[in-house]
Amino acid sequence: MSADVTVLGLGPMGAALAGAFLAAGHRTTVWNRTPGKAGALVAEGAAEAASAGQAVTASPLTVICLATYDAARDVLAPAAGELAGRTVVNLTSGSPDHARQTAAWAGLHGIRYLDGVIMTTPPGIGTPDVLLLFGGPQADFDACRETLSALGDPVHLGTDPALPSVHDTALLALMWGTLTGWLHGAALVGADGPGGNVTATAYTAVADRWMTTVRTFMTAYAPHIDAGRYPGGDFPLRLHHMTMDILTHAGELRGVSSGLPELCQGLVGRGIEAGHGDDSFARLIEFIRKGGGPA
Ligand code: FVH
Repeated sequence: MSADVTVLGLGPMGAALAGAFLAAGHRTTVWNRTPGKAGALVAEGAAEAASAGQAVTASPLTVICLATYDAARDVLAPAAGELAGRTVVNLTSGSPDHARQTAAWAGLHGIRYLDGVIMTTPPGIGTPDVLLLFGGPQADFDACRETLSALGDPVHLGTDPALPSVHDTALLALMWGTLTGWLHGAALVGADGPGGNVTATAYTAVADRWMTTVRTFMTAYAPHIDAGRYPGGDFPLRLHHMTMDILTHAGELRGVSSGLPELCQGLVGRGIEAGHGDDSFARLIEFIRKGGGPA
């Protein structure tokens, strides 16, 4: 596929996407509903189209990034004829249902469609380790992977267009859970007391290295979840629970309160009460899944 690309939508993210394509040497055509947002991009070599229909005919690949899926459909529907036989990559935030409905609409109009999510804010666009997650036909992804790599690290999750949206939400849970634990720890080591008054910067240098071990746990526990068997090994739930008591006590001593220790102790306590004290931490997924745990 030629390296030409069209970007529809020049909000902060859309403009960042177009800028990254230009920086990577792609002939880039841009359009925005409200004129006047393309000046800087045109100065960098972008072509500004007078309409969305004109914009999409300029390239085999159109990347759309608008405020909502309704907005995306407002723009794509009138250009369906011009889009037939071309590829649309939708980086607008929305629900898994939005993604499937738009993919179905595209299929009816002979438009190749990939749904995607951007796992960064605009300043991160164009850096190689920034994740962009995609769902849709492998062949369609492969055909535009090179162009999409101008934005960051494009990852194909599978053929279901709903995959990126649900991963986006799940990864946000991982981010907020991790950041909450990081803040809790920074408050603990930063508080007065033996070994205290440590700066967040110094603590984070250590925490960053600890994340390697945390990743090792996640990788070890994933097959437990998929197999439905949770061998406790050398760190079963009852040891987790004992260690959590230390965390709770430290928070009481140093006046640190995030609610995280209590949340963890509650979940682990339910696992132990259900007779799973010798199982791995992964057993707790059964208390998190719909229904809140086995009978
Ligand atoms: N900004 C960020 O950090 C996040 C990071 C994660 C992904 N999001 C999603 O990216 C989509 C675009 O976000 P944005 O930051 O570029 O700006 P928004 O204000 O969300 O979108 C503004 C553009 O949408 C156009 N627009 C809105 N309604 C319509 C419509 N009915 N028809 C045509 N275009 C429409 C708007 O045009 P205008 O108001 O300038 O005429 C802008 O181009 C978004 O889904 C984020 O969740 C970004």
